[in-house]
This record gives sequence, structure tokens and C-alpha cells, in this order.
Amino acid sequence: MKNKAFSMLLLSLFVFTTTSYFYEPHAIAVPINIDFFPSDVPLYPLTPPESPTALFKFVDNRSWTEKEKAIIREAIREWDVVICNVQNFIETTGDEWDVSLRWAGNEIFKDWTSTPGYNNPGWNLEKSLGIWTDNITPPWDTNQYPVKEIYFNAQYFDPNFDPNGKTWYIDDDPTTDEPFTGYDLLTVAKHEFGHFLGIRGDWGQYPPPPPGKSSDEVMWGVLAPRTRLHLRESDLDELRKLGYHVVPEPSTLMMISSGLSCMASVVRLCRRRQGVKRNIKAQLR
Ligand SMILES: [Ca+2]
Ligand SMILES: [Ca+2]
Ligand SMILES: [Zn+2]
Repeated sequence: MKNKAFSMLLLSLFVFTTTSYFYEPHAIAVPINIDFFPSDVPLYPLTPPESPTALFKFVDNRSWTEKEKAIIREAIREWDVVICNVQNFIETTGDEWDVSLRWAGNEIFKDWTSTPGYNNPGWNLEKSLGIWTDNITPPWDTNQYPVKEIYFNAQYFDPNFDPNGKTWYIDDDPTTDEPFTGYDLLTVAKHEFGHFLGIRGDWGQYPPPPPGKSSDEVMWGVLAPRTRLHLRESDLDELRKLGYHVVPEPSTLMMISSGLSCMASVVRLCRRRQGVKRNIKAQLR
């Protein structure tokens, strides 16, 4: 009797796995990030100013190609145009920056669930597409992979890495949309930069999502292949909640006055930045 029940269980498991494998409506959705924090811990202690000025930098572990860099720049630009009427995010190759972007392999993107002392148990990051690391205690070498950085999972360049053979989609022209296969680097970069800006997001990873959130938002936590997401009003609402000045404003007069107030804010922040010791990464405050 016991054996029969066990066989039935095995059979049902088999049916479940095969059906979900073959009949998933839009292929297998893969989380593009994880929630690093239990919900009772404040996620982003940074206080976003109305108009942040942040320097971003490409850091090579696996080299960035020019095409990939163009995608990241476009992702950051799309946030920039909705925050104030000035340029807020500036690329640097200097020694001081606020957020860096790099490819990483299984030094970061691996299964940490059996690593002792790491969040008991740690997270399984193996299949994550990208991560923004904040105030966490990562189990990896933080000299090589510091926190306050955005990492992208280079393992997806290997077509054998994903069980469904999905790799990164590296768009020749990230400003135009077209059908594609694989996971959209532009969308993942936008999502991770949203975390850098202080948005927690990742709705849908641990259901149920808050009311009003839907899977077509950049800050949704799960991304299916062949999917590109654009900033939506609910993404912008998250910026507003954090205190960012979101543009455009409804009237020209308001745009002009808000533009001026943003510029004043930038100047103030830039001055403060000069006081930051060289070789120490400035934090966005
Ligand atoms: Ca801007
Ligand atoms: Ca394109
Ligand atoms: Zn996320």
C-alpha cells in the first residue's frame, strides 16, 4: 500500500514537472533578483535627495563590450529623463564613483543556501540575472565584489546554462524595440538601477504583490525571456514615494521652476562630493 502511494506521488511529481516544463504559457519565468532582506529591516537607508547626482562606472571582471555598455547607458538614461530636468547620472572612469556595474560568474551567482552563517540559510542566486547589493553580509570576497554594486550574471552567455537555452539579449540598438529571444539586458539593467535609486521592488517574487502592482513594471521581480519592460507610472510612483522629483510636470511654468530647484540641488550635492576623500567611494545621499 505504501509503495503504491509512493508511486502515485512520484507519478504526480513527474506530471507536474513535465507539464510545467512544456506548457508554461510564456516559457519559464526567471527571477531577475531576490529580496535580500526580511521585510522588517529597512531596505535602503539612503535618503534620496530631490535631484541626486551619481557617478557610474563600468568595472571589468569579464570585459564589457561597447554594445553592452551602450545598453547600460540607455537603461540609466531612461531613469535620468524622468528625474528632474537635468542630467543626474554621469559616467566616470575616475577613482571615485557611486555605483559600478560588472559581470560576475559563480563567485556571486551560485547557490548559497548551504553556506553556514549566511542569512541562515543563504539565498540561491545561481539563476538570478542581476543583483544590486546593499547593506548585506555577502558570503563572497567583498574585496573583489564589494557591496553597493550592480552585478550581472555572465553565466547566461553560456547557452547551456539555462535549462531552456536562454541567453542574454544584447540589443544592437537599445532605443528600439523588436522581437528577440533570451533575457533582455536593458530591462535587467533598468531594474537593478531602480534598486540603486532606493526602490525595493521585486513584486511578484513572493506573492501576493501589493495592490496596483503588475508584471509589466520594471521593478517587478520576475522576468520572462523575450520580454522588454519600460518604466511605468507605478515605477515612477515609487520614485515619488522616495522623494525624487519626477518630471515632466503638467505645466511649463512648473517645469521651469522645478528645473531650477533641481539645479540648485545638484550644485549643493556636487559641493558636498568634493569634500569626500579621494579613493573612497561616495555614497548617494
Ligand atoms: Ca535627470
Ligand atoms: Ca533594438
Ligand atoms: Zn530586484
